[in-house]
Amino acid sequence: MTDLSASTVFITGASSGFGAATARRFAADGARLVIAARRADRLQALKAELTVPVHILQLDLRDRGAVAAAVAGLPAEFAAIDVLVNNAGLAAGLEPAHKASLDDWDLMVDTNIKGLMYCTRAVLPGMVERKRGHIINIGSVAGAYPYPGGNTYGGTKAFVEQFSLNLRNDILGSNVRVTNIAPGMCETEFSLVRFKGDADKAASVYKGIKPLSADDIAECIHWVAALPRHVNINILEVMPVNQAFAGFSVHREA
Ligand code: NDP
Ligand code: 8X3
Repeated sequence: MTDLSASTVFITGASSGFGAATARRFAADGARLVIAARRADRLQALKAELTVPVHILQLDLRDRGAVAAAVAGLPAEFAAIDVLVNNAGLAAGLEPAHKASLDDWDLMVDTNIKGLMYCTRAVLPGMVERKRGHIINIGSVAGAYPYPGGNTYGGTKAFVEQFSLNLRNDILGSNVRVTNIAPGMCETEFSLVRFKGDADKAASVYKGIKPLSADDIAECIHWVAALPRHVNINILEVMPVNQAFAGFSVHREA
């Protein structure tokens, strides 16, 4: 396995959910961390909890210039990024396409697609130059399997999967690894964000099942990074045991 104790790990969306859990998981190895999100108070609290070197980036990933400047301005001891976890993202709304909000659709595209592109484009040249690195993108089962109301969210996560696979071709020969991790239902702030703060509606998503936890996904992220450097997991799809697939649906005229 790869020793990650001397690694620098850049995690987007570290103020909550998978991102915060992933920061804790890599910190357990002694890795130095760059943690990014908009809520700086959350990042400060996470940094205070950890005993490894941590650099905070208060950043809205939708801002292309800010992403480029933040990566270019990293202090020297955090600049050589070994692992980029492109985790920040969200679903907004669950309405059918003909009723959904275009603002919600823009928000998901700007965050899940464009933000992920900006971070990747900022960090990847250094990895290719050093001939070392790993980009771990957080997709979703929604990128592979459609469900009612998944419309644009699912589309953004399909982008994440295809972008990840295409990156592998572009950087073949650089030793840089690329992985798409596609989780199913996991209890974080994800549904609270999707339902715009409606805590009852968010809780109902996970009622009666044991969903994945953020720690489960952090363990997967850590595992793909800790595999020997010649091993590239392309796609890792993970669900709770009580989640599976619906068949085709058919509308019949009465
Ligand atoms: P959370 O809502 O708990 O965390 C989302 C994180 O993304 C937060 O840290 C948030 O930080 C950050 N973020 C959102 N927008 C921006 C932005 N514009 N700029 C910077 N950071 C941003 O959800 P999860 O941990 O569950 O989600 C993490 C990823 O996992 C997402 O990409 C999500 O789509 C994906 N996913 C989640 C699943 C689930 O069931 N929970 C399943 C499959 C995939 P802040 O608000 O402070 O900026
Ligand atoms: C989050 C999982 O099934 O709610 O990506 O879309 S799901």
